[in-house]
Amino acid sequence: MMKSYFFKAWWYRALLVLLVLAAGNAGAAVRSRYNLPPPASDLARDIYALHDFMLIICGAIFVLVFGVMFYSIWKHRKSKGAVAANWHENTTVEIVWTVIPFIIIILMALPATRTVVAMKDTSNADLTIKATGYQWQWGYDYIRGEGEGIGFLSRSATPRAQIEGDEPKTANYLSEVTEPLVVPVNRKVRLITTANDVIHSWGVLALGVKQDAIPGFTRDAWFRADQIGTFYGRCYELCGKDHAFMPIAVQVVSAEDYTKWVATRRQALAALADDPAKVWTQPELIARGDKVYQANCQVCHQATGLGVPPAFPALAGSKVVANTPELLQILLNGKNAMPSWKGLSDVELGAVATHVKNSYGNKGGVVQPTDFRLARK
Ligand code: HEC
Ligand SMILES: [Cu+2]
Repeated sequence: MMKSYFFKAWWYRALLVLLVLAAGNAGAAVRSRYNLPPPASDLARDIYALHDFMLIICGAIFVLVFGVMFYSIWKHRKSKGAVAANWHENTTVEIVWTVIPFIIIILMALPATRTVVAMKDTSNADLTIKATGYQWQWGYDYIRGEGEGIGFLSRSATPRAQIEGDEPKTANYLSEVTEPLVVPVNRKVRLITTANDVIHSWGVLALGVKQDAIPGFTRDAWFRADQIGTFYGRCYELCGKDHAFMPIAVQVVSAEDYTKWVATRRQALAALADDPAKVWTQPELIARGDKVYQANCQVCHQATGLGVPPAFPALAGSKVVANTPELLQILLNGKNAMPSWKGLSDVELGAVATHVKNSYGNKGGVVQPTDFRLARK
């Protein structure tokens, strides 16, 4: 018979296998794009499993309810002479449709509660880090454990040209940062979140953390990454116009690499902690300022100092750069899209101010760290 030949034919089976493979591939592609990222901590794995579990239950209920509904509509249609029954109140049915959902809810609530309780348990952490949300960057302070005392700002490192579409977008477009949060693998990290201006939210889904950062309050969360690598997140609370431009990158390293990183950070810190009253020479300030500029200013004002007018003004030939009080003022308080740089140290500010005064054909001059110390008041 034609039909059985069709189903048994080798080419039909091969086609079937191909179709299944293609569907699986498409499924995997869609999964990696739209699903949660692959988990890299036990918490994240729990959350992932819960998500799948709930989705399966909801999917089954969906199929069941709509199946019964469409079957009934089709089976008891008017054209077949169906007549509506008119009974009222059926105790058995009512008990069944109360008890079954109740059991389903309990089934869902048990594992969910277990995971939520685990997420809130921030006790016995190896490391405590404070994350502060600013419009629009993150500040990190290592406040307890190995690395205590380290602190830095982390902001988007995606070049303006990529955002504006003048350059092709690279792999970590809008996820790369000037400096990632570095943590050791397999250590419990307690994260304290707060904010400086508006509500932000610190989250890295692969690590199973997401916690609001609220001005005037502290909240905490924790994670223990069990894989070495870089994990990306972002601010998850609409916090103003550059909300989309405050990514988070967590670099998980081995215990030895973490110790090395702490040592280098400490050296940098020691260098920064130079006597604040010290009078710096112009070349010292310019050299230091070059680094500060690359790390903080270049994204907007460009390496050339020409900016991207009209959005980001050129520092070359700028009247504000030439006028020291105005320069102090704009660096400390910001202006419109120009962020405040209060978070930098006096030495860094003096250095970058001197650097811009002496670059891009500007006329020169020196701004001492002490000038900033006085201007801050
Ligand atoms: C997020 C982008 C951004 C970053 C990063 C940034 N700026 Fe700006 N900057 C601006 C914008 C926008 C203005 C224009 C502000 C206005 O006048 O409305 C500006 C203005 C200035 C001006 C005044 C220029 C003029 O002639 O009006 C100076 C000086 C300046 N920035 C220096 C710096 C320095 C130094 C840094 C690094 C510590 C820095 N900026 C980092 C965006 C940025
Ligand atoms: Cu934010």
